[in-house]
Amino acid sequence: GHKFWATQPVPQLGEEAPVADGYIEPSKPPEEVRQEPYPLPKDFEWTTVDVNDPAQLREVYELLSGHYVEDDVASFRFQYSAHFLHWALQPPGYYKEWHVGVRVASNKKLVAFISGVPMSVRVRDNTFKASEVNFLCVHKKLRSKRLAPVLIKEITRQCHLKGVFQALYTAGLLLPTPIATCRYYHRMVNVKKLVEVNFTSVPSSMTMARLIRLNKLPDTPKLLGHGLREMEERDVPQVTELYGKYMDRFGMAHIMDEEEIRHSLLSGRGEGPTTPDSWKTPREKQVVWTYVVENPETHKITDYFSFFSLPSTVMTTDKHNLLNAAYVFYYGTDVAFIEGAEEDGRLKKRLEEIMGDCLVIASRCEFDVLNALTHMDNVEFLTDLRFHTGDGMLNYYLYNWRTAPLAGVTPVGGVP
Ligand code: YNC
Ligand code: MG
Repeated sequence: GHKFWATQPVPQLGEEAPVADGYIEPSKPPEEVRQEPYPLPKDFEWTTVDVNDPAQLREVYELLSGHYVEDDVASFRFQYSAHFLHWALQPPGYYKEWHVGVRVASNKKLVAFISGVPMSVRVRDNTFKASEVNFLCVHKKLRSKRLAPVLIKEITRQCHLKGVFQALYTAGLLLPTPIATCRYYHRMVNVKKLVEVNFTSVPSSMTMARLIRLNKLPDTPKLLGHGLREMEERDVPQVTELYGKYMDRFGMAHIMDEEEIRHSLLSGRGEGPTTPDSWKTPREKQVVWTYVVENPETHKITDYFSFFSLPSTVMTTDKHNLLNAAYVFYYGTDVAFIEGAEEDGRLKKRLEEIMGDCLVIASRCEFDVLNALTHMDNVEFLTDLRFHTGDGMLNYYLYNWRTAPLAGVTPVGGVP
């Protein structure tokens, strides 16, 4: 049984599909929200982490680097960069109170963390404010002591204090009750390294040379010279519109205005000028890469795609320290709005073109692998672009919102 989750406003496992969508528990007026933090075991204290203070950002980075999500057999552990965390934790309208840490009272060491960021989410026909909860982490030495439920209750209280009563979160773990489950897919880029770190192995029916040849990528993106370029500030209005229209295709989506698009797709891009060959030279501190296709005649943005960098620590060999993984993020194409383009294969073809270029760019930027989930329209291009099925699953959850399971979901802030 789930001692903690059984007490929370989430659909319990095995519960019948709801007849209508809606909240489970009503919102509370501000004066009815608990005013005091939840008690922690003695020797620990709450802290609001200021991620604009480089020293505190570093503490979160170090906690997560050593103790965050690992794969099932402990070969790899996510290693979000400090720049990534700085970016992901501060979208427009963020609350510093939603960056919740736990310290050891005596020496102030940071030993646990949980965060929320505000977002607008549409689930079927309902759009509401929610908190996207992520980066829940407890130091390995403090596991199984029921600290996680205290962190979850405290972030919930902090959300309630800001008038937010719904949340969205993802986890590999099966909890009550997913609204969707996606599988991870992987496209090998640096085959030799992926074999050396045991990310993959050479099938017995094959040689390394053949495996490398099979996965070889062109040196230049196909759409270069046909309107492909890095996204720029002036593209924000058109990309926001294309993003919104494309997301209408799915049962659940993150609703973003221009400011949020600018944050998600441009502000994580790091420092340095836009250069004609920016597709092969990552910038300093770059965590997100975003490209558009501009029609050379009409100057309309017809497509865009993006990916972000999330390396993993390699735990099983000394040969390499880091697996440099890129993850497919948001994308969209106006081919989706042409009558019949989905049925006659034109949408699939266009997705293969733009995501094929996404792969080429990730390769030229020296990523080892490009990962994607089975959400949005990804299944349209995964197989033909030689992605293969991974072991990992990602479950999507809503807190205090009932809805039947969804087929098409979209990435949640880009953080699995
Ligand atoms: C998890 N990932 O089931 P029951 S994902 C939610 N999400 O409760 P203890 C989780 N609940 O089953 P430990 C969870 N993992 O008895 C465990 N739980 O009802 C539940 N790992 O607590 C679990 N990060 O403290 C059980 O467990 C109870 O010491 C057990 O701590 C867990 O960020 C954890 O995977 C995950 O750092 C902190 O194992 C620890 O094991 C750890 O005895 C490595 O807890 C890193 C890792 C999780 C990544 C993520 C999303 C989190 C969502 C949390 C739920 C948010 C709800 C919405 C709140 C806002 C509402 C509003 C408005
Ligand atoms: Mg614990």
